[in-house]
Amino acid sequence: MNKEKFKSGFVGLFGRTNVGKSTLINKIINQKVVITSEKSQTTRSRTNCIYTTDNMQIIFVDCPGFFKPRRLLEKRLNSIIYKVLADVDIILVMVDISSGIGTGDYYAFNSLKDRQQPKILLLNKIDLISKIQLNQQRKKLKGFDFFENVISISAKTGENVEKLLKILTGKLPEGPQYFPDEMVTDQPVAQMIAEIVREKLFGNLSQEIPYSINVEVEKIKKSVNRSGEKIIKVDCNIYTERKSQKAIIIGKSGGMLKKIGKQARLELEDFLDCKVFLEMWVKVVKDWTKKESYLNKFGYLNY
Ligand SMILES: Nc1nc2c(ncn2[C@@H]2O[C@H](COP(=O)(O)OP(=O)(O)OP(=O)(O)O)[C@@H](O)[C@H]2O)c(=O)[nH]1
Ligand SMILES: [Mg+2]
Repeated sequence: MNKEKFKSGFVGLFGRTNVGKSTLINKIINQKVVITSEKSQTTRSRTNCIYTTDNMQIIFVDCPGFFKPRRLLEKRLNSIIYKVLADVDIILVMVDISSGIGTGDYYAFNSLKDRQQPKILLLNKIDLISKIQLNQQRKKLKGFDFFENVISISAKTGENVEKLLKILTGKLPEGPQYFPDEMVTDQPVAQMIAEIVREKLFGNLSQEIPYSINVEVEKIKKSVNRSGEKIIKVDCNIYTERKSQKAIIIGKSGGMLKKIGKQARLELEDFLDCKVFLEMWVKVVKDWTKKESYLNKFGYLNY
């Protein structure tokens, strides 16, 4: 390997919520490093996701989607986006081309257009539309000529993802290898566990409940059972804002919580590569999404 020619850089992924930013990162890294869901506002933190080859390292920075903030939590999530925008070398902007380019996308474009870094536009979810529909949507991009490249992709099937990586490589500056070869994310294990549990909550609950949930891992305890098998016991708290939400999460005779717990446990066993005991407690903290003290406690800081 010629160390002198090694290229590296930070690439931020921006766009309206739910367009497929986190899905693309998992596709590129070729394993699940960040959670995804059909609900909006799934990503709530900044996560470095690391793609390394023999001659380059790209650090994809996953962050929350653009949306009009109402609650204090959303204002804090928005502040993450602007912090990441200032920090990265290359800006990727994603739209969901299957649902059509609309107001939310134009809001995102306008928020980024004056930034100095190279900008690439990704038209995602092309697996859901025809070529004719794609071309019709592309006409809506007239006037947004600050993108150096426009690439149609499918984060789900992987179509044109290689092409994106090639273009990114061409734009990366020479730089050091920031993270070791085998490292794919800088998230601590406790955070990854909390995220997996939150993903299962998002996948099973409807309406407003996901937006009122926070998951906190309280304890992780490793042990070995009588037959020498490794076991990890995880205790976590699920915070909601109202008693009625707590009741829905627990479900009739505890059925909902059991279902969510089973889905989370199976994925955690895969992730941690051992048997897992998962204990979850549902707690109510009235209006935590609007309270500075709780937002700080849960790590939703103002950047
Ligand atoms: N059909 C199809 N679905 C996709 C594609 N990319 C993402 N999705 C789906 O779109 C939904 C949203 O994906 P996410 O990756 O969570 O979106 P996000 O942009 O990270 O959303 P936030 O974190 O809320 O900002 C999920 O249900 C994905 O499975 C794609 O290329 N094709
Ligand atoms: Mg996301």
